[in-house]
Amino acid sequence: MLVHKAAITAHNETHYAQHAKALAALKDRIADPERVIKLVQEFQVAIPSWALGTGGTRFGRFPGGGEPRSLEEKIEDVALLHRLNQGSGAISLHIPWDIPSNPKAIRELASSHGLRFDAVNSNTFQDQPGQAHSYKFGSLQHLNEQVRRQAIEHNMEVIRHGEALGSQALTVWLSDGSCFPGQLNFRKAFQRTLESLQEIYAALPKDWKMFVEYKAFEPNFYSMTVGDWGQSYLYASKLGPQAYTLVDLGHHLPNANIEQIVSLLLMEGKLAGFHFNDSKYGDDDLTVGSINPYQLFLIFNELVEGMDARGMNHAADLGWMIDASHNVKDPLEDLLQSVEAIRLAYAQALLVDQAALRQAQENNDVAAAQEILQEVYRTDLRPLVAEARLRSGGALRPLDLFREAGVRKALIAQRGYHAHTTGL
Ligand code: PSV
Ligand code: MN
Ligand code: MN
Repeated sequence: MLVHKAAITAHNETHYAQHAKALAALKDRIADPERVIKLVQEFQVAIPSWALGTGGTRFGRFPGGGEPRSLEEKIEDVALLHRLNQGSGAISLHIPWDIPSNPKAIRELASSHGLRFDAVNSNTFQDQPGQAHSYKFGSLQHLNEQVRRQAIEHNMEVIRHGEALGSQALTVWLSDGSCFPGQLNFRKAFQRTLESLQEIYAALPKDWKMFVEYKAFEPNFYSMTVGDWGQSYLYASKLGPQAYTLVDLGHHLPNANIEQIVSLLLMEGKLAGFHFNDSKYGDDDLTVGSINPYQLFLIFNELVEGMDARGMNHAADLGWMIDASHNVKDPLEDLLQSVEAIRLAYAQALLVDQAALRQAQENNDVAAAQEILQEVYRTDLRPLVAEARLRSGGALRPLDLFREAGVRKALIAQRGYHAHTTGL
């Protein structure tokens, strides 16, 4: 096992004095720091199995080595992240990239590391070897009933895999759509997709949710059959109470007001949760908080305010997942940065003075409203997040320890330069 408890303790001892000083100074400035620390400790973010290796673009891929070669090794990588940050206590699988040959053993391995399985993802956006029908012209929307049947059955199989692992949600992301005007009858494509989703929905266990993920573009570049939150919401409403809309931060048209979308989906009780990442142009799948951390904070502000208004449990009532791809960074370092950014934005949102904000809104005091938000956004809350990690047994500085412990070098020695073949 890489990075034992003893290494974390030694690391924390080295950094403790400096941390304690920063924390004490911060605690003097903010209201109820203990509440924030406790809520951050409880807040876990699921790691996508497909982001543990180097990603790539259609122009190339530059693997860094030491990538996981099996589902067991993927679980070990997530376990390592979780040991370091105590904030990555779940994993999200993609089928058929991660078919568990022995689900009982996989489930035990994960729980021995304190990990649970978040949503399982189906894949009808690629043809698999030996598959009877092609998804070239769509899956659940396809004109040919046999293609739709194949895609429906695949989703049902994904549910069975998820059940064996203790997962409780199915994420359906469809690449279905059209590349050119005239290629598709929008209304009929929607109707066929809805009927297919209805069959999958009927196969959901009673305590499961279906997450309908939307995306504005790519791989289809004229229309997407689940292209935006409106369309996803329409499917989710027509499907029933177990269906929800999943927000992937990279799936909007430029400058979309994502926090407003989040607020309204939450208000309607139809927000599934997130695929967190960041982007400058499109579905860039960059490290969370690396481009627009203010937007991330504004999203969390809506989440905290909206979840509290509905009496929801912050940690348990939505799906908190990352969906990222790493072209030039070490994937594990990138994921540590992403979890940190998410927890930081959450901590900031918890400290927004909601009563003062409401007051400012009621008085149309626009400047005061901005000040209230930016006051917390501009306060460095990293010591609070570090304290949450410390109290849970994680490292004060996970990324530094990852490097000091020579984790990547050890992984390369163990696993070699084997190329991870899945992921987009
Ligand atoms: C599609 O762009 C997506 O965001 C979906 O969530 C897929 O499951 C994932 O990326 C595949 O990498
Ligand atoms: Mn996604
Ligand atoms: Mn995406």
